[in-house]
Order: sequence, then C-alpha cells, then structure tokens
Amino acid sequence: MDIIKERFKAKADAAATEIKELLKEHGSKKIGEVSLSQVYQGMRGITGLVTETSLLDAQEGIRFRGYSIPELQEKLPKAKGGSEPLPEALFYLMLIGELPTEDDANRITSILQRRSHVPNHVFAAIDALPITTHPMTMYVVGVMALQTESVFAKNYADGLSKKDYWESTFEDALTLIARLPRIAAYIYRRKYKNSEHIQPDGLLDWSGNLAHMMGYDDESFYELMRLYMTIHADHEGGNVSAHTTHLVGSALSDCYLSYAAGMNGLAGPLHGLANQEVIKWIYEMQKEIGSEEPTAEQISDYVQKTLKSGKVVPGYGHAVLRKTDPRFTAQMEFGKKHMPDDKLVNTVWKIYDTVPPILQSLGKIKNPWPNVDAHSGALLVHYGLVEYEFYTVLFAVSRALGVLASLIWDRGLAFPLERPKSVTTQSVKLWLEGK
Ligand code: FCX
Repeated sequence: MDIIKERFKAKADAAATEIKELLKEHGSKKIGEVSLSQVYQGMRGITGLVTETSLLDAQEGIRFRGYSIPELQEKLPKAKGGSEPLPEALFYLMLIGELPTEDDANRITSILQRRSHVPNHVFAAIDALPITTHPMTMYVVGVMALQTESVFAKNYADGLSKKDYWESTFEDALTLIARLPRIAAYIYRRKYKNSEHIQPDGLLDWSGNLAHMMGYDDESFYELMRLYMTIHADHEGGNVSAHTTHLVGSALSDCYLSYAAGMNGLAGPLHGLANQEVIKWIYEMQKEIGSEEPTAEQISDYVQKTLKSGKVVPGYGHAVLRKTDPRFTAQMEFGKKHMPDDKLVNTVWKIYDTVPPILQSLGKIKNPWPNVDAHSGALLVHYGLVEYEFYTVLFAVSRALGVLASLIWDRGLAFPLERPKSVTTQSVKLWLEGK
C-alpha cells in the first residue's frame, strides 16, 4: 500500500476510535438550538455537519487544519523557484492533518502526474456539446463522462465490504484530482482557442501543468495558479459545493458523481459563479461610465444603480464571514507584488474602498466586506485570461482538493447516509397550536 494511504488509514482509525469514545461520553449533550427562522432561512448558524479539513471563523476567515492562509504560504512546500504554496501540499495537509515534508508533497505531485491521462470518450462527450455551452456545464459533463473509471463503483458492484469503502474512495479521489486540469484546459482551448490543444508537461506540478495546458507559460502565472488553487480549495463543510458533495457522497455515490453534483452548486451565481459576475459587473460599469478607471463617486453611483435594480453586488457579502475575506487579502497582496499598476486591479481596490460603507448603510446586509470572488478575476485578466465565463471552472478544479479530501474522510470515518428532517408549513402551524 502506498505510504500516504497507510498514513491516512492510521489517522482515520485513530480518529474513529476517538469519536466513538467522545460520543459514548458526550453523545447526548446539546450542541445548539434550532429556531423556526433558521429552518426557513437557509439553516444559517445550525451546527449539523462534521468536516475535518478546514474550519471557518466569522471574524478571522478560513483555517485549513488549523493553519491560516499566511501561515500556509509560509509553511507549505513550494515549487522550485516559487514562493506560493503547492496545492498538492495543501491536499496532503487536509487529508493527513499534518504539514507535509517536501518529499510528501512531491509524492502527491508524482501520483497526480502518473494518473493524469484522460480517456478519449471524455473529450468526445465534451465535444458533443455546442460551443456556446457554458464552460461549467462542459466541465460537469466531462467529470460525469469520467465516472466510467470509478474503482469504487466497480468494486461496489462486485460486492465491496463496508470496511473497504474508504480505499476505493481514496483511489478515485486521487485519480479524479489528477485528471481535472486536463479536462479544464481542454474546455478552455476548445471554447476560446480554436481547439488548439496543448499536451501536458510531465515534469510540471499540478497547477503549473494546468496553466501550461491552458497556454499560459509565464512563471508568475504559474505562481498565481498555485495561490489560486490553494485558497479556493476548501471553506469548511456547509457551503453549497462542499455540502452537496458530502450529501451525495453519503448515498455512497462515488467521487465522480458526488463531486459533479457539488460543482453544479458551485456554478450558481450566489456561490462560485460570482467570480465571473464580478468581472462582468466591472466591465458593464466601465462601459456605462465610458472609462477604464472609474472614480469613487462613479463606482458609488453604479452600486446604487445595481441595488435599485434588485441585483446583488457580486463579490460582496457572505453567509458566514463578517470581515474582509483573507482569501481576498491574499490576492490583494499578490496584486501588490506582481502588478501594482494594473488598471483593473486598481479598480478592484477602489471598489473595496467604496462598496462596504454603502452596503453597510442599507442595514440589512450582515457582511458588507469582499469575499474571494471580488478579486480573482482581475488577476486573471492581467495575464490575458479575459474569458470570464471560464473562471468558475478554475474555482471548481481547486475545490476538488477540499471536497474530495473530505469525502475520503467521510468513508474513513464510515459516516452514514445524511437525512435531516423537513417540515411543511401546515405541520409547523399545527406544532405551534400544540397539536
Ligand atoms: N449585494 C446586495 N445585497 C446583498 C448582498 C450584496 N452583495 N449580500 C447580501 N445582500 C442582501 C441579501 O440579498 C438579503 O436581501 P433580502 O433580505 O432582501 O433577501 C440581505 O442582504 C441579507 O443577506 P445576508 O444575510 O447578509 O446574506 P446571505 O447569507 O443571505 O447571503 C451571499 C450570502 C453570499 C449569498 C450574499 O451576500 C450575496 O448574494 N453576495 C453576492 C454574491 C457573491 O458574491 N457570492 C459569492 C459568495 C462566496 F464567496 C462564494 O461562495 O464564492
């Protein structure tokens, strides 16, 4: 057995024993109360899930296995000559719960390189879609076509024992992660670059190879991809993409089925699609104003107009966070280092100065601060990646690391089918009447 798989198994067995003890002693303790409003309002604030890979604090933002983004930038292994973390190293951290050595990170990189071959029928499935199809639809179709390769589905059909579920899931997760950059790059080149595809470079790391296959062979773009793939990887368990992957996985749907379901959720404008919406919104504002560099006053007027027309300001607000998203800050730092004079990036920063007080003054928005999506598109545009409809696909490739590490844990801990109780308003009324 591969050493990483062995390490995971040892960690998962120890955790399962610990959880068993914990539940034996404390299983009947109340972890929270549920109000009627929470039931009707998106279950905000209800604790109802276990996700081991990361934890979100409303004030401080995300921590992956206890490490903040700046700490990850300092402590995780890097590519040769690079200064951003390797997302493969973050995957190891989320999976094993300990910082990887350089050797550990290299081991994951090399597993991913070896498993990266995508069978032809996947490309054929993507090619069958009209060129006008949204890239996220092509992406999910590609992932679904790849489901033919599921070891879990095959082994289950052959009579897999419960105690071995985790191992097939582990194999599927790594194979799927290995193949996603090729699928994403294929969609990009098909839709925007005349189907002139670029073969993978067997020596590059996971994100470097994605950049290369998309046609961006610039060392600082490789660095951006490494940072991008790291910060988008996970955001604890309750967000739509993570929760969906977990929920569908709880029916013992394999990694391909579960991840594809989660990515359909990521494709929604209130979740991952917000990154394309931000750039679209800025372009529309620039067009209306007739300038690439809107003033604070012009931005303020445009925000008011957006709100008056009943739309949200994309990239702002969050269901859990109550401060500026550290993922926004990490991208701002990258911008300051690599492109301090870029006009679009400077506009993003000016929007950051202008928007929060306006949203705050409305009195109803719980978080007026920017989230991850407010910044990511402008950095991509700087390098020439202007096709904003594609941005959510990049988010999706990254999100695979977190949701699939979590799915391996779900099987490692033998989590059961998820099935919360629902009510009807009629039943609520009867309950209120004491019936
Ligand atoms: N612009 C305008 N109105 C906003 C807003 C924004 N950016 N953010 C919240 N609101 C509104 C809500 O629409 C809601 O209005 P309503 O009472 O009239 O229905 C009210 O403020 C209260 O919402 P709130 O409790 O603060 O926020 P929610 O938890 O319901 O929603 C999201 C959180 C993220 C969905 C919301 O802030 C939003 O729509 N933001 C814009 C889209 C976006 O950037 N999404 C990406 C989020 C994230 F980072 C990711 O998943 O990628």
